[in-house]
Amino acid sequence: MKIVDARVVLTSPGRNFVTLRVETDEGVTGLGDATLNGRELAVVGYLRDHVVPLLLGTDPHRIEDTWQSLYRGAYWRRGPVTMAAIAAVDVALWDIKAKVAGLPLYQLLGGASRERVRTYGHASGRDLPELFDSIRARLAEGYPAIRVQTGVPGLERVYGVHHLSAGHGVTPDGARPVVEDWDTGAYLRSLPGVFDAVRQEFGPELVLLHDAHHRLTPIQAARLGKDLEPYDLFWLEDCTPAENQDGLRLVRRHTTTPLAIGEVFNTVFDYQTLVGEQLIDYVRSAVTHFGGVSPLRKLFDFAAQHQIKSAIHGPEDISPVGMAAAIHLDLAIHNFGIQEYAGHTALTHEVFPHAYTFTDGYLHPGEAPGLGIELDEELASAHPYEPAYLPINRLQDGTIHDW
Ligand code: GCO
Ligand code: MG
Repeated sequence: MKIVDARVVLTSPGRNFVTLRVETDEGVTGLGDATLNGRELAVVGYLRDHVVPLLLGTDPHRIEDTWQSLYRGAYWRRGPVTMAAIAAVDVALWDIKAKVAGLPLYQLLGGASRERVRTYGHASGRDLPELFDSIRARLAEGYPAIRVQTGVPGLERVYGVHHLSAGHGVTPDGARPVVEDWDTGAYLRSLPGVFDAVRQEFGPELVLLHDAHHRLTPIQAARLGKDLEPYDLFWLEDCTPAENQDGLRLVRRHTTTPLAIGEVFNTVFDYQTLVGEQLIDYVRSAVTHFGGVSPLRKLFDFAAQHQIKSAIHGPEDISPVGMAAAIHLDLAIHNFGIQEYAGHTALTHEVFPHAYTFTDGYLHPGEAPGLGIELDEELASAHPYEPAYLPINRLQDGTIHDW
């Protein structure tokens, strides 16, 4: 079997997605997600100009060898653009292999370790009444776990709050990033009260999460983790920028609130300190940004040695192709923790018809051979790429801060 064509499809059915389609001489094709929110065209160029020519004529069954060749052969290793491009190839080749085997991908990964995949959804509000309504809406959709984000007194536009944020993705004019505001002191003062109110309204059993989105120093994160302990969070996510791995030792010494990190990581090397010293409880990388199913599987095996669980990143900017790959892995691995599932627009589901299902808050990859996902290229081409940036974040005196 040989790869005879590979092409990149860019579409924006609500937000931008980059998809690689690999074709073989036997007519079997595979899909992979290479979406890098806000920097999509860099991955398109990397794939089209530098990777596709290397794939033509090669055997699609040699997934590990292809992965190692793309990783080692570039000489310039790691980084989000490179690893998103390699991920798309890896996932497309797994799709092909599983289709040829006539099996859903999870069967090739060892078979199902569970019946279904638990998810968490997003709730947010400018104030408590709006937040409570949003939590009720997620509960009505069946979500068994809920990420809670709220407005911060004095701030106009805040990450993760539906009515306040610029929406992380398509900016209104597409030309410049929207600016959001930040004030760490106001946030640290208000958040524990929010969780107190949520616990009083919804009781002790509801599974609650929160994303600090890289905004705190280690000592601030340590304080927040401590302050949130009475509210029994499932996790506090990205409490501090992940480049500073040593900082997590300090956070860990001060709090028993579980910690989740890794959505901006690209390789297992980014996790050496955090997993090796058991400084976190959940690894958050997406199939799409971590080089694909092959390396993410290895990361989960490494994490398992330290009783750390999976929590694959699943925002709207992971395409349904990346989501399908994630769900197959979630079903197969033993140390599954939870899967983020922000969902997609109705049009996105039409552009990417899929076998995976979301029922009562749980995902299942379905039984179609391969990933169980298609790409309607005609519909995709009717919704072309739109230039878009992620927002940026400034303190009240105008200083740029982590977003
Ligand atoms: C999450 C993430 C997202 C990211 C987004 C950036 O936990 O889902 O933090 O909200 O901000 O994926 O493109
Ligand atoms: Mg996050």
